[in-house]
Amino acid sequence: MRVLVVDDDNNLRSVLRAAMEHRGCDVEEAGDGPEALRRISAEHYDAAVVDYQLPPPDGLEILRQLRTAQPRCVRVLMSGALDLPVVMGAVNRGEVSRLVAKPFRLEALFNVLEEALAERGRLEQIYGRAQQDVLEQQRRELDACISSCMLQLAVQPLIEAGSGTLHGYEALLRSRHPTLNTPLRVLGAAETHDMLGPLADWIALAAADWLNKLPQGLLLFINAHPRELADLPAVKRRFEPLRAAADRLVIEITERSNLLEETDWRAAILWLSQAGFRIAIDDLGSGYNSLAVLAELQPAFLKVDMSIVRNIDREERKQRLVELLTRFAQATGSRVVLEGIETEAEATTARRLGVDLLQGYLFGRPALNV
Ligand code: G
Ligand code: MN
Repeated sequence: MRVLVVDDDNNLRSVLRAAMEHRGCDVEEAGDGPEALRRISAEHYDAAVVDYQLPPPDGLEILRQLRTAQPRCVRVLMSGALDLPVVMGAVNRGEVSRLVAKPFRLEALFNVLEEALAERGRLEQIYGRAQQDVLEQQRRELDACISSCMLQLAVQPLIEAGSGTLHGYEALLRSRHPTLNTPLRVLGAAETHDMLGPLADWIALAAADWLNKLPQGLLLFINAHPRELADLPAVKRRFEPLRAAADRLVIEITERSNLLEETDWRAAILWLSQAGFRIAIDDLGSGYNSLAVLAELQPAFLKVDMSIVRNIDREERKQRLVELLTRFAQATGSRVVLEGIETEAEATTARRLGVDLLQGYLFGRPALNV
């Protein structure tokens, strides 16, 4: 056990250190407030035994900061009887776990420490069990959600900017589960429980249904989680059955997290491209990834994030940015999609800037039937 002893009385510090080391503790000392704070920011402690009367910052301030920095650390304050009225407030606020009144017998201090550590152990055990219960329950809910038809793929139209004709749809996850009832909750649970693979399998099956239902000439865009690309054999198994329709399926990879930089997606993207599937970079401009990712992914579609599309008719800089992207797209043989278009003014501006495809509530909400 690692203990920090803070007191400006050198004698008392030495006595405490000797007694604690005798009991097998690892002891560090601080003779004043600033030194105590330095140690707290550098090291972790199981317990701190701190004198109240110190040149500022006093013992209470040290324990307050210790509580924020190391909530697990047991905080014992030593104080003289005259300080008690001031100190009781801190005890009641939970800044101090235990109080020992000076002068005290060493036995008394050790009893207090042991008691506080035992209590921390009990609390952590209760908390740990509760957390495990919540996780197990969520896992059961996720299994139910994926396996018993509570998920659906809604589709939202993508329109050709020039002609206004329908180009295809983006498939968006919807959930009828009572608690995992938004796509973000389902995805979050799948991430937690390492179930992105089974979820992606379900999405691929549902996408196959949509491809069968939709007219031959229309594309289907689906969203893939960057992490699911790390498992190449799973990607092959999942997409092999869709290969016959590869030219109609576009796989969107979001840049709305730093996952792309953490995951090794390269082999999967290579296999998918060689199999004839096309890649879209989703939420472009939401600000997480470097342009290097854009260059490396070689997407066929650049889907510009809604935050850039919003009010684009009124914001010059957004227009310049989209112009830049359309030029990049032309030069690299890819196409620019603006998503989240809600007003005629946004759509008109997008067309003027030479964007290829438009998507958003203005043209249609995600729907379960088309
Ligand atoms: O990250 P991605 O582009 O896949 O997410 C699209 C999300 O944005 C979907 O949840 C969809 O319902 C929503 N959406 C689609 N069109 C619009 C729109 O015009 N306005 C807003 N606010 N949201 C939209
Ligand atoms: Mn998308």
